[in-house]
Amino acid sequence: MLFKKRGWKSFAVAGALTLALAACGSEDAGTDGGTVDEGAGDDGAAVDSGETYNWQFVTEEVQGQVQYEYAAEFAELINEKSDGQINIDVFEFGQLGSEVDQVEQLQNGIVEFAIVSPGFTGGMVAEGQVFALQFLFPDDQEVTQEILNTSEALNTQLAGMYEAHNIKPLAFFTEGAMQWTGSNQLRTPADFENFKMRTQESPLIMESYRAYGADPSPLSWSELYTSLDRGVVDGQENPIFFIEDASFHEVQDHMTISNHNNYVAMTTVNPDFYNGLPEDIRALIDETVEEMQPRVFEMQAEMNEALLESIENDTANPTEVYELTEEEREAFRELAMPVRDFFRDEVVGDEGREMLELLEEEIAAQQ
Ligand code: 6CS
Repeated sequence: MLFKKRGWKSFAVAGALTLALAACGSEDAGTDGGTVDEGAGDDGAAVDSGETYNWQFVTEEVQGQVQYEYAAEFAELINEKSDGQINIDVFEFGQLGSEVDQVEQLQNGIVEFAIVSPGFTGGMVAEGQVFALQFLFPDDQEVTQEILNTSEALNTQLAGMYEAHNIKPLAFFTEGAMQWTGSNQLRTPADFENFKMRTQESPLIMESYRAYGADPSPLSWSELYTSLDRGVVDGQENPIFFIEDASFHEVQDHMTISNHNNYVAMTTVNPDFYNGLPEDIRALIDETVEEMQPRVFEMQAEMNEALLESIENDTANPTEVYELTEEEREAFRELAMPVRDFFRDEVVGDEGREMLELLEEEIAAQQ
C-alpha cells in the first residue's frame, strides 16, 4: 500500500487546550460519554481528577485510504488538543464487520464516530441517495467541496433526516471524482448494455446504471476484487485512489475518466453521545471537524493525482486509461437527467423533493 498511516500528515497542531470537561459523569461506554477510565472528581472536573475518555471511530476504508487517514488525524488532533485526556481508537474497514454493521454500531452507541457513505444507508435514509445522482454537482472539485461545506439542504435538511435515525452528520466531504473501470471499454451508453456493474447497496445507484442499460449488482467492496477477477461483475465506479489502493486496476483492462459523480462521505457521530457531552468537548469536536475539511480535501486530491500516475505506470498490470470528451459525457448526462425525476417521484417524499430543489438552487448559485 502506497500511503501509510500518518504519511499525509503535514500540519501542526495548535497548543493543547485546557478543557473543563465538566460533568460528563459516566463510567459507561457508548452513548453517554464514551468510556471514562477514572471517575470524575466531586466537582466533576476531569482535568483535576485525571479523567480520560476512550472513544471509538470506525471507517469504511483501510490504512492509507482517505477515510482511515482522516480518522487517524482527527484522533491525533483531539488527543493533542485535550492534552491526552481523550483517546480515540480508529478501526479499519473489516475490523468491526460490514459497512451496514458499522452503521448499526454507530446508531446503538457501540462506536461514537463513523465515516458513513450514504450509498450504504439508502434503504434507511432514502434522501441520502441524492449523492447517487450523476452529473448533479459541478465538475470543479473545489466548488463541489464548498457546496458540501455550506449547503443548507445537506447540512440542515438532510442532516436532520439522518439524525431521526440516530446518525448525526457533522460534515460532508468528497473523496474525489468517480471513474469507471471495466473488462471492456466504457465510452458510450451502448458499452453498458448488459454490463454487470457493481454498485453499493443504494437503489438509486442501481437505477442510475439501469438508465445506461447496465445490469447493476450490489456488493461490499470486500468482495469486489475477487468478483472482478472472476467475472462475477464486469466493472465498478470509484475514485482513482481507491481503484489503485484496492488493486482493482490489476483485474480490469480499462479505466474511463468519466467524472460522472463525486464520492461523498459523511463524518458522523452518535447523537445521544454527542448531545450528552459538555459544551467545551462538543466545541472541541466541532472545531476539529472544521479543521479537517480542507485537510481531507488536500489529502484526496494528492492521493487521486499520485495514484493515477501509479495506474498509468503499472506495466505489470496494464490498464488502458481513456478520458471521455465533453460530447461523450453529454450522452451519459442526458440519460442521467431522468433519474432525478425518479428520485423525486419514486424515492423520496415532499421533504426530499424540497431538499433536492434547494440543493439545485445552491449548486446553480455557485456556477
Ligand atoms: O466502493 C466502495 O464501496 C468503497 N469506496 C470508497 C471510496 N470508500 C469505501 C467504500 O466502501
